[in-house]
Amino acid sequence: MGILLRFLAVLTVIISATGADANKAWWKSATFYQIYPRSFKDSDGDGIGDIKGIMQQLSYLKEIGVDATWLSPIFTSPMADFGYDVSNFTEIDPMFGTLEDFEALLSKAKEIGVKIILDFVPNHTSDECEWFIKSVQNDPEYRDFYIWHPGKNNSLAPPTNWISVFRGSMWTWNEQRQAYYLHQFHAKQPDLNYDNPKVREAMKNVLRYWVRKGVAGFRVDAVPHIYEVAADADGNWPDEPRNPNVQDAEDYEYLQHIYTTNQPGTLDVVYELREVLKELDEELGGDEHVLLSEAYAPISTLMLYYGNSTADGAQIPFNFELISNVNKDSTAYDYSNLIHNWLDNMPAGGVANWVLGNHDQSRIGTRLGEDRIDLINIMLKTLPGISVTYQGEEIGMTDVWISWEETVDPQGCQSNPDEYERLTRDPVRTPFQWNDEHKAGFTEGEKTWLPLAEDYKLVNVKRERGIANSHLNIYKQLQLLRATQTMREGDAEVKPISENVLGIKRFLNGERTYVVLLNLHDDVETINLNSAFSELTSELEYVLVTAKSIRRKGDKVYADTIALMPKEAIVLATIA
Ligand SMILES: *[C@@H]1O[C@H](CO)[C@@H](O)[C@H](O)[C@H]1NC(C)=O
Ligand SMILES: *[C@@H]1O[C@H](CO)[C@@H](O)[C@H](O)[C@H]1NC(C)=O
Ligand SMILES: *[C@@H]1O[C@H](CO)[C@@H](O)[C@H](O)[C@H]1NC(C)=O
Ligand SMILES: CC(=O)N[C@H]1CO[C@H](CO)[C@@H](O)[C@@H]1O
Ligand SMILES: [Ca+2]
Ligand SMILES: [Ca+2]
Repeated sequence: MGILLRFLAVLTVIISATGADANKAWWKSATFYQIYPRSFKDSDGDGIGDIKGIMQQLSYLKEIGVDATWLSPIFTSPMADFGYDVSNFTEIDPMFGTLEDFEALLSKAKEIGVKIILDFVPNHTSDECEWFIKSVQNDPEYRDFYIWHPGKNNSLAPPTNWISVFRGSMWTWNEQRQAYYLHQFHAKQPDLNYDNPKVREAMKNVLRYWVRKGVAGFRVDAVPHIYEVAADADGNWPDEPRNPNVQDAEDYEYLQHIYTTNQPGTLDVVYELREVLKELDEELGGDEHVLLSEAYAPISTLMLYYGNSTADGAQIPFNFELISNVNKDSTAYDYSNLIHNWLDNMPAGGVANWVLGNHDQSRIGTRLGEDRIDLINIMLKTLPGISVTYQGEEIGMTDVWISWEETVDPQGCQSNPDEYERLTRDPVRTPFQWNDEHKAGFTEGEKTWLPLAEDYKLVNVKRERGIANSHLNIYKQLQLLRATQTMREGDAEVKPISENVLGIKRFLNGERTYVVLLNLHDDVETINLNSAFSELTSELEYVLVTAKSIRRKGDKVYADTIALMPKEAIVLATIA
């Protein structure tokens, strides 16, 4: 109820507001785009993308209709996990540039109307962070900043059987402090102790620092890992139970993570971070600052990320349903169920979001097939709410095979030549493909930090700009469609029309109705839309077609006999 009331209050403000204030809730139908800075654009020829590179390409973000971009970490880091091991949260790593470069990026982005969101990594720091160094030294201020334990029954055995996400024990012995420290990820990523109020305050100060510099919000990394179960009276933790389906004792999946993920305290942290942003909204005015949270968790848990009746949570708890739970065989019923799972369970006033990729997940074209790239982008952009695109998906980049020798991702490197392909995230992190020239226009240098995709001469921005129904141009047309009032504010009806065809109807009183049809498989399908959706006109007009279509934009069709080619996806509109 509280959320609803607050939501209504916000709405009232929007409706009664004029000028700058009118944009307060800018994020509700926004297009978000994730930049992986190492691989976006290199400005100085060292083969690694950087802030000046992003600045050079800001107009591209505008071209494809991005409202806000979230940047994977650009903070100082020994790069054991490519920036997710932060040594100083308020300092820019020289590899990416300087604070001045970042400030220049903020001001140019503001000028052209693209918001900048930073990645916030609350679970851990680098072991090279000054806090950790002082904690190791038992400095009274920092002693309890991390999670330390002398070993089981004061023996030299690790305190629990817990396994880290990157394989092996979650505990590493520190000689100097003569104790184990906890790390849910890499040994160079010690976990912060969220039971320590000083830690919470220090992390909140990080948010305050960047918001005052002008960032629009944060993507919060690895949220389910923030809290571990509370220790017992003797300071000991329980072991986690076995997952009988996995035999490799070093593998993260060997155990069921009932004590190290999705603990109740996690939500408090999210609510507290949002509280900080709300304070900053009050202090600074203007557009609302947003919190995007990353969590792979059951839907009932994810819904609590939005908040409860007394506390607000993240405006955008990332929805990975369409990453985690679909595959090449999924039917229209499967898609519909997953979409409804989110839409029907959201708290009142919540806004849906759809995430189709990130720097940890196989790309759309590889995961679901290259012949479904447009179809998936069309779904992403026509579902109600917020869309999140990972860089390169708009041009149809696919995973790049990388040899064991060239593998650099710790999740791959910490395994072995037989296993790494299943674990490595390098294939989705390769340099962005700008054109068909030297190194795909990514760098002027001779090397790139990861190999470039071999298909860059065919799959690149420059070439796709010139092809009417290229992935890029479909994406751009979708952005125009998203700008319509129906797409921004209208209702949605999502349903399977047959085993193979998913339908999405978007409608708003007094506006044109849109019907999106996605033929997920390889049969030619003929649809009678009148039996699926009500209140359509007898004739409809094609407003978006793909390279698979035999019809053209502007063509008309009777609602009772619509043919769809294999894997074809179209958008129709009612005729006034
Ligand atoms: C981070 O860097 C800033 C600016 O260089 C410095 O003032 C601050 O003490 C550093 N913080 C940590 C935790 O090292
Ligand atoms: C540690 O202590 C517990 C309880 O006192 C006991 O059950 C367990 O066997 C001990 N473990 C080791 C390794 O000594
Ligand atoms: C909402 O969450 C906060 C923080 O976890 C908690 O203190 C409060 O009791 C919760 N409210 C309800 C009604 O569950
Ligand atoms: C999707 C995502 O951001 N995943 C990150 C989660 O956190 C770990 C450790 O910080 C990173 O390695 C992942 O890339
Ligand atoms: Ca560079
Ligand atoms: Ca933790």
